[in-house]
Amino acid sequence: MAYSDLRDFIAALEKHKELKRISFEVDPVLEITEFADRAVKNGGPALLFEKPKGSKVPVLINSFASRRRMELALEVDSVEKVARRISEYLELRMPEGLIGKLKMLPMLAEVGAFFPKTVSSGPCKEIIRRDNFSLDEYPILKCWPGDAGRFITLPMVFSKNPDTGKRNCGCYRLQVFDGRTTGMHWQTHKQGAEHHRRMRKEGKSRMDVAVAIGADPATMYSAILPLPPDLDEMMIAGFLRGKPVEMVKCETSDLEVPANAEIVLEGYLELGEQRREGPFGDHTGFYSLADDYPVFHLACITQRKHPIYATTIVGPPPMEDFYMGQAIERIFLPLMRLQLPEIRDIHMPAEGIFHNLILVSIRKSYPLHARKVMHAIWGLGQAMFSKVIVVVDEDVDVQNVSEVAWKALNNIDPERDIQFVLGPVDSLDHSSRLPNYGSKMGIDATRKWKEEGFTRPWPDVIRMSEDVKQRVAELWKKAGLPDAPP
Ligand SMILES: Cc1cc2nc3c(=O)[nH]c(=O)nc-3n(C[C@H](O)[C@H](O)[C@H](O)COP(=O)(O)O)c2cc1C
Ligand SMILES: [Mn+2]
Repeated sequence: MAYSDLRDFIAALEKHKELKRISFEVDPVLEITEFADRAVKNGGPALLFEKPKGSKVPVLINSFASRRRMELALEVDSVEKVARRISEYLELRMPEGLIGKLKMLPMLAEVGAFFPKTVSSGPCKEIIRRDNFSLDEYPILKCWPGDAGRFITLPMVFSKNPDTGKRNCGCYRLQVFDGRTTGMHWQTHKQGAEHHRRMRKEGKSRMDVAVAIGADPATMYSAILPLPPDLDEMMIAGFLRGKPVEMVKCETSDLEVPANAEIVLEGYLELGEQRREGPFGDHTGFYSLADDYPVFHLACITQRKHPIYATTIVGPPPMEDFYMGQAIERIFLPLMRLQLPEIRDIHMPAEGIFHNLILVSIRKSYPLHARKVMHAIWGLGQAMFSKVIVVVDEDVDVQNVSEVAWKALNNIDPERDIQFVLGPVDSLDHSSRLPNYGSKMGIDATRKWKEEGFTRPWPDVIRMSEDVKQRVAELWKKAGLPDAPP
């Protein structure tokens, strides 16, 4: 049963003992961060601050901040289930024969059933504030001591591609400049920034944007998914929750927002206007540098009578976004394998902040196969940001970072097996020589073949023989030694 909204999800978290209410006053300036940081790093629950200092609106944080909570958010007992559902759809795309095609019909009908639905009103319109409103009334966090101000950190930012009319929804932070203006931190590679560029080129003077805060978890989660341009996040959200997302038209523009949202900020950008944004304590664990970004002017706020403000913090890993990203790693594997079937598994360890380190295992079939896979990943959507890619053979478990380090470091002749390339890098990379311009490293840690010019013998990994292992398992017990898994 799909969650109807954020509160429905909160109730589920509470039922599963995954939520703690905090009924005394806590300051959204730094204090909530310290609570959330400690909680996520100690396996603590989601937190609902009922009395944030200076606001009547409660704050929800860490609602996705564990494997279990991601499963609850997506209503599965393991996120691999989502991956399997996607695989089933992909397999059914090209059925063989009449029976296959007939079998596909109900699936197709089901796909249609995921498309967002426009409705005439919804809870996000309980209060419409055209004149008398200010962001100061909301418990927006100042996350870290060196931050330039308060930041809305978990928004769903809606815009339209002016050429195709297609909607995009991305999660881009908004720095509060004053009660009615914020920054719009969509990085240059993201879809919102692309819409903005196109509108400027067409000589438009204004761009409508709508920002929804707090909704059912699948809808919120869809805003961070690295989807291809023009693929509607709301459709994917419908697929994830198994029920269409209901969308309602904005008061001041033609954009639509989820009807179940807690708070909606409607407004526009003056094209050409930019303002210094940041610094901001970012998910790299460092402060991202201040830079110029567009300015979002609020025209109207619509909201529930008693809204809940959903937010997150990022910072030294692992944080809530690690768990959101980990689910992406699992969910997108079947899609990646559609183009690169040789990939067995991928893993992005927390310390690599997603794009800094990707471990990939492949079934190697031809000389320099590992190089082909690296280049393909650098050409694949937001995986283009991958700073270091380590490719290993399929017998290496990439989920086990210590096994990868051990085998990869043994297997490489660095001069031969490491490749540097230039390419676009994540806007948050503070080490690149220019913003968005830098290099990447591919490490081919697979066994080298004679067809690759390697003529020496390649040794086997050391393993004890099975019969000895079994015999010693018995003798181990006999000796009264403490349990030790083989
Ligand atoms: C908590 C959180 C905050 C994020 N903040 C930003 C941001 O400020 N700017 C940005 O460009 N991407 C940010 N992202 C990443 C984007 O949401 C992500 O790249 C998404 O796929 C972009 O969607 P798009 O492809 O539709 O542009 C953030 C992700 C998370 C999980
Ligand atoms: Mn998108």
